[in-house]
Amino acid sequence: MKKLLLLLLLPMGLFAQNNDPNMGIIPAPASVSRGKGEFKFTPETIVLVDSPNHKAIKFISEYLRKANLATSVTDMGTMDKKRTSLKNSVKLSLIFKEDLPAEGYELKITEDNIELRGRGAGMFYGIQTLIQLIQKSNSPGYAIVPCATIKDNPRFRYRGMHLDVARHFFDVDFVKKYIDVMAMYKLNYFHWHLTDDQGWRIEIKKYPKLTEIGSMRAQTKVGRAAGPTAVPGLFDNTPHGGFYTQEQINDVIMYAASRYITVVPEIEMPGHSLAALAAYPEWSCDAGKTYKVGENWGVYDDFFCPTPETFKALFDILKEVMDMFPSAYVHIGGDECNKVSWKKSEFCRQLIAEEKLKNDEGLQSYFINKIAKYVSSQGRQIIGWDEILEGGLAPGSVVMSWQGEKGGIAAAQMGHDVVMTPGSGGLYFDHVQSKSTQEPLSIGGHAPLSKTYGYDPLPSVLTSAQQKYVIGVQANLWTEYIATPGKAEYMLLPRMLALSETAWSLPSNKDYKNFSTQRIPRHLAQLDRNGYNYRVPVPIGASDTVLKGNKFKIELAPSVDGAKIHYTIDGAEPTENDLVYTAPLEFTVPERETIVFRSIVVTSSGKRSVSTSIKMEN
Ligand code: TNX
Repeated sequence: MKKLLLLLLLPMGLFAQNNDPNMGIIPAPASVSRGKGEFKFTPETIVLVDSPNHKAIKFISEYLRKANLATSVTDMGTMDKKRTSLKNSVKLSLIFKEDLPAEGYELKITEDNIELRGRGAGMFYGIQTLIQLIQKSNSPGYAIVPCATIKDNPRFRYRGMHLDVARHFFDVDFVKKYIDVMAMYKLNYFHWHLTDDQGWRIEIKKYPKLTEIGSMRAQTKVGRAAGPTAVPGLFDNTPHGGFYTQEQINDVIMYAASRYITVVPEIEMPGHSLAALAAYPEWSCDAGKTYKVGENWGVYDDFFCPTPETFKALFDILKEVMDMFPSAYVHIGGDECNKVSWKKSEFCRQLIAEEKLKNDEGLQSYFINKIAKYVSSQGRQIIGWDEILEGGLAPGSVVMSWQGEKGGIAAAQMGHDVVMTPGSGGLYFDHVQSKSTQEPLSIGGHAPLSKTYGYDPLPSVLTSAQQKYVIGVQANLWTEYIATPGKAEYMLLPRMLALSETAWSLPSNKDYKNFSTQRIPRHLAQLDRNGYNYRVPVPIGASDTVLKGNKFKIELAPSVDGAKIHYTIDGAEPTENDLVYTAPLEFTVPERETIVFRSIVVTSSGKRSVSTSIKMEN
């Protein structure tokens, strides 16, 4: 009987943590010192808190309650300190003093108790670390946490993840699920791309047609829009739409705030605004024209015209947006405005002359400056894509560098804050994760996990004084080819975990081998249990290769804890009915013969990786 109980209490994930210097934690903490033994949660464990109403404390209380652990929470202010021992307790103290760095925490786990001290959001981040360390058992009330002292704080203060809900609409439940996974990995800015050519997704009371008309398109381009595999005329013939009411927006903002995430709204201008013109053609340079909400991808030639009427409308819209969103930053887009409709417009020619602007780039700068001025008059700051540099940057604006790092570098040199999000840095999560033909259709580009992981947001051409303007890093999920929540999660995970480590951890604490082979498998299994879809990496140790020789040894490990590797040796596409890898394999290849070893990973929930082949040629 006793033996059986011991088995039941055997924690999950213990082995993975044993020789991992980061103890399985993502993002890697600033410092981890492993102790001996472990703290044991029992039904008698109590939680002692000094700030019962603090958001982070509420979060952990709720987590522990759901996990059936330490359900009693005691306010330290109300207890007699001398009489209550700290044994078998989880003590959570908020630090208001500056003895911890911004957003920092210190977590001490001993056999007797757990003590967490956190400064501001640091308390929440310490809680996320603690949650990652708790090894649940099958018996309610019991769990263990390995002893350790962890001191941690982020490298960057802006750790962002973007979601495009304009190209495809995602409902509030999905947005919350997205925010949940961001919070688990200590990201703190959710960039919500709410408007674009193909849809306007935010209710604006003063201009109801924006959502009545602008939130619905008649059909959607399917297949690639351009390139060798494009099928230009292929549309799905199915209306697509959706928008958030102001009440729903508010709900999302509050939900994110309780997880220390700021929601940054993006209202695109002057380009990427066709959906708004479909509703209000009078904001275009050719008001006689009729416009329909975009059905194709790419860049459209019609967008906001810099007339007083358009500015008035945009100020009204931004006012409503700022009333909804408490964020200090308001994203106003600014990208990919090709100026075509401005070039044809008599009004624009005159405006350029009157305002003594150099050219159409000058007009773009005039446009952004006017908006920036309005936004800053309301006590906020604009963020824009790097094209806001065209023709001169408005004071106080923050640049999001997406076309490589050059925009970000230029802005930092001018003393503007910068968020790095270059497509070339593996931060475009709409790009494919491998070159396999089995990857789902995507916009193109190649951003494997290792590339996202390897990105460093601080360009070495900047002096250390200029580097201070790089406030952080972000990855973007554009959804032209992402129509379902499952695919969005597939493209997001596990790359978002690499982003998290790039944003949070010191470069000296980053180690791709440790990340991808020791920590990722554990986290993917956990994400699976939490109901997330993700891309299953190919078996650890396998990649598409051609090897020459006659004797080979193949040693693999599953990329997700608890998953199986299936393989074939005749080059056939493996399925879950094929051979199961259990131990290293040795092959002797006859002269002038080739063995094609092909393998996949299949998780216990049935998710599978793309296949990868090792060609052994003699
Ligand atoms: C460029 S990134 C865009 C988006 C597209 C994306 C596709 C940026 C500022 N503009 O409108 O969705 O490429 O990768």
